[in-house]
Amino acid sequence: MTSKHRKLAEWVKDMARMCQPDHIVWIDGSEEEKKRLEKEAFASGELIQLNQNKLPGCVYHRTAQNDVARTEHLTFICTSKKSDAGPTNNWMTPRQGYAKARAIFKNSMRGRTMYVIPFSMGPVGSPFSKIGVELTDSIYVVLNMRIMTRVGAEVLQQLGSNGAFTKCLHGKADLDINRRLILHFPEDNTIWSVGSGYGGNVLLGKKCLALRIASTMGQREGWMAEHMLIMGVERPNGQIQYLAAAFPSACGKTNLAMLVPPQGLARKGYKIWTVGDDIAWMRIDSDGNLWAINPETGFFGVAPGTNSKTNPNAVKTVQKNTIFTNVLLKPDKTVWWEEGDGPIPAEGLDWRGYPWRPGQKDENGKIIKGAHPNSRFTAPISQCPTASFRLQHHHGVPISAIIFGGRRARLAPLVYEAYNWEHGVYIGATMASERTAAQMGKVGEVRRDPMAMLPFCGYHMGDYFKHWLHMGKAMKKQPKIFHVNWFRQDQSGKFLWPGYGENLRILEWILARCENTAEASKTPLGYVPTLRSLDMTGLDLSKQNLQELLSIDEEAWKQEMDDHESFFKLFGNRLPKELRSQLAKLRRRFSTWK
Ligand code: OXD
Ligand code: MN
Repeated sequence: MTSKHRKLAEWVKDMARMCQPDHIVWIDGSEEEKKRLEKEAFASGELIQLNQNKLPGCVYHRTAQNDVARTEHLTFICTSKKSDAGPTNNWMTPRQGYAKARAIFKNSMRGRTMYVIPFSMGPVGSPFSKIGVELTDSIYVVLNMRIMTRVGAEVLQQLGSNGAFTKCLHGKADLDINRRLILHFPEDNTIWSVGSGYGGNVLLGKKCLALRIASTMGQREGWMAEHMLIMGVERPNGQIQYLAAAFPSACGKTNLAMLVPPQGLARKGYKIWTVGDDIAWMRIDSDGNLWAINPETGFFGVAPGTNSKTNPNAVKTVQKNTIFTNVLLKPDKTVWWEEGDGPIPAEGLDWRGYPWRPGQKDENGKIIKGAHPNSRFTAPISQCPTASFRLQHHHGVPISAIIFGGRRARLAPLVYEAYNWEHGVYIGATMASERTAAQMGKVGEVRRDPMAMLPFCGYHMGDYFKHWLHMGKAMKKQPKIFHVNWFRQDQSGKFLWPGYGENLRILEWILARCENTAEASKTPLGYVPTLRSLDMTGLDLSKQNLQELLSIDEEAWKQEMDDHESFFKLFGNRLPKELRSQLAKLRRRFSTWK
């Protein structure tokens, strides 16, 4: 396969001159190609073939031990002006960025093959979609990209002889954390990632293109690239309403996107349609409303905690054609992870490749995990039992509601609705989550994460808020905006809300509010459900607990508002005045409450 695109061919040649691969192979997306690459990776040890009777089409991979998560401190936005990257991003000039990375890339592919992956984020040819080409020396990356995006010949054909594409260069180099850089050059539509083999750093269509670079394109071209799941809720009359939801990493986007309706609501006959679990590209379509596509075609989900209770549809999705990374490998060549299904295996090889037995401790007396806490599965959406029938639709789905959320043990009510779009943008901009034991740092510490985009917004976040306000003004009918908190705890630290499938009760209220058919009380935060407006049939939850879940602690909110004010200082005069005025209004509503 070759390309008639002169600029693409020249760029591939230039990058090859720098990296010096022994071979260059163009990826065509065929089944034959997949078999050939897998065979090569089995032979080299890059991949292990799993038990083909029990897990057909599945393979196993381990990353280097110091390469198991996104490395935000090594992730940079490279713009001519520092202020264009803003206060929430690491910054370098493009000149510095290219020079530093070039020194690492130089000759790094000697003895290796450089794969050229043409890929489309979004259906090929859709006006919502963007094309990228990733060069990589990793077969693991090629096989993941084949699941996560649309790759190969049809993309090249769409690109034609002169189409625009994002230039994505990835090289493993020596996988040394001191020689690792994830660089974004929005002014050149370019991404360079070197020294890592971890998905979030190297599947360049995902966080790097579909969020960091796409957010800058969206600002320029008048659309939105967001860290959001997209799902449809169908009622027995066949009507489907779609919603998009932004939660910080590790707050359950994947679980919510493929939720199973709870027993108590079974009589209502709801059906869930999964459109995406991580990224939404949203545009105002010709009807003046907001429409969304999921630019990806796969899930790159966290394995630990995924089981038949928390996410039965994910469990079904990963039974075939799945890449498992850093989970426990069992002697029968199947896989296991903590809080997964099935009995705890008596033995296996842990994510580092060492012999493992349950309860084994390290030299500090800490239990050794079989799977890394951030171990992953890469699986095609098409295998998900709730996969939406609109995944290939060029205009995606119309969005009725946008939901923000985070982990707040004491503060935020279970759900509340913004008064209007501008107030909703304020709620998104002040979104936060408290650290859990699974993350580095102090447990309970509040991390502000506006729209769940803190690590993913490719430009100045003050301008990003402005863009949100501007988009709202440009819509004929704005989706309503909500905030949810599944993680509220009682005084003893016990979760008050059961979560998972039961969350549909809250989505039901949200969607009814979009049709003006559910009751709510006015509070300083926004509209909160009345007790009787939520359908709790079949759920054993006391009235007192529900009251507590919906309650607002005025003193805690006073402190929270002070915290919003100091957070806003970070953005200086690029904070839109509308957000400052929303804070003043919130303070006023509290001062006249009750
Ligand atoms: C992810 C993340 O991997 O948000 O999706 O970190
Ligand atoms: Mn994510």
